[in-house]
Amino acid sequence: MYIQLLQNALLTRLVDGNDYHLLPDATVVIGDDRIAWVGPDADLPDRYRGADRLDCGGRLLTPGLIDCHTHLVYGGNRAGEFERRLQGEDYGEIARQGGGIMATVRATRSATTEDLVMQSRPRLGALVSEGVTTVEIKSGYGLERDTEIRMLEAAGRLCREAGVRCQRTFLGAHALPPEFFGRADDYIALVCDDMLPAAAAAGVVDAVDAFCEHIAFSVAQTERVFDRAQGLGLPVKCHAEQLSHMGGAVMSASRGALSVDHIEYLPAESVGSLAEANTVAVLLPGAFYILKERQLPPVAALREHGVPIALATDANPGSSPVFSPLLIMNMGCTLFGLTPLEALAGFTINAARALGLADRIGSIEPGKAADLALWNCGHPAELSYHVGLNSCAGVVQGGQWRGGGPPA
Ligand code: DI6
Ligand code: FE
Repeated sequence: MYIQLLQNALLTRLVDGNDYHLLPDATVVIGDDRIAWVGPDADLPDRYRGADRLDCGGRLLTPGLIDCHTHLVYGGNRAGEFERRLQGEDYGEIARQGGGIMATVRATRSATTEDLVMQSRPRLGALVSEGVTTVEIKSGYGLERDTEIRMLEAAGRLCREAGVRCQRTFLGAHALPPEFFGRADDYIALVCDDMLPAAAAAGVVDAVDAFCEHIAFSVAQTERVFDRAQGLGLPVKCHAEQLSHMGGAVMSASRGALSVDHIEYLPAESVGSLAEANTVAVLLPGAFYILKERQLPPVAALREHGVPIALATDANPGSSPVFSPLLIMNMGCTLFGLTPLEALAGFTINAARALGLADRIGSIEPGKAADLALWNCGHPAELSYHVGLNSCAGVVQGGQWRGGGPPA
């Protein structure tokens, strides 16, 4: 086994599954691609003493960041719609006129897989440069079988070439394609009977998502997608209560969903059902900011019920063209009232929970993958505090330094 030591680090260690405590002068022992031991430098067991060592210089060492909700593979962009919204047009109205998600569907369908990889590469690069070691990527801009599968293949290729862990989510029920206008139930049947089983058989699906919203699909239609997903043994998650209160979040929790995402319009009284089901609340302040929403997610109730809160970029060409986890951490604090430590948990342990991977990634514990991020910071609050300053000094991904070599 190849052993390396990261020494003299300021560690963020998880206590009781949720709170962090700071451990200065800490060592992380990495054996091959896993964490083998963690503790104060002074307590390092003798058997590790001769190993290769890297001095972290007292800087902050966190788990590698996990972006648990992105749509970063797509063709084209929607800067023109951004201009229209600035003139007062509404996101939902633009969608109803055939723009919005459908504009990106047209650009994605006409792109080759190679094009999709090429166009999406700088977007993934932006996440990676800010310490991301795991990213979730959704389909949902194909809305027909082959393009949905090609999007997920492109996601896999991108992540392999960047050396990043990837979770791929099938989002065939993202919007109603124009060829099914007025026949949403028929489209859902196609999703369930053809698109999803084909994507699953192609081996490109780790989970299944749906957009439950008045501009997308009803609770009953979302349930049909979940039935099929769960029949295939795939975990489910839901874009729920983003623009209105539809009831998708409670339905999803009652079916054991990994996460419900957005949830600005989730009533505080409904939060208990998330807690009972262990469903993670994924908050997406990028979309809230870009769409100039006013309705805040029920953060106090989430805390009160102990619902794990994750944060993610929602990186997409419409509602959240945001490719900075650090900016999202800042927005989580300034817009949603999270603490900087909650924001960090939102991009680490709770993001891992939202992906069903908390036994493998998301915290610095023996047995977990050696995915770590080193920061030019003396306290974790600095991650959320700066805007536009990338303090990431480097990452360890699966035991290997990624990028420009070991940090000085
Ligand atoms: N909610 C979102 O915020 C994204 N998808 C979704 O269901 C927006 C996708 C887009 O506008 O392209
Ligand atoms: Fe989304």
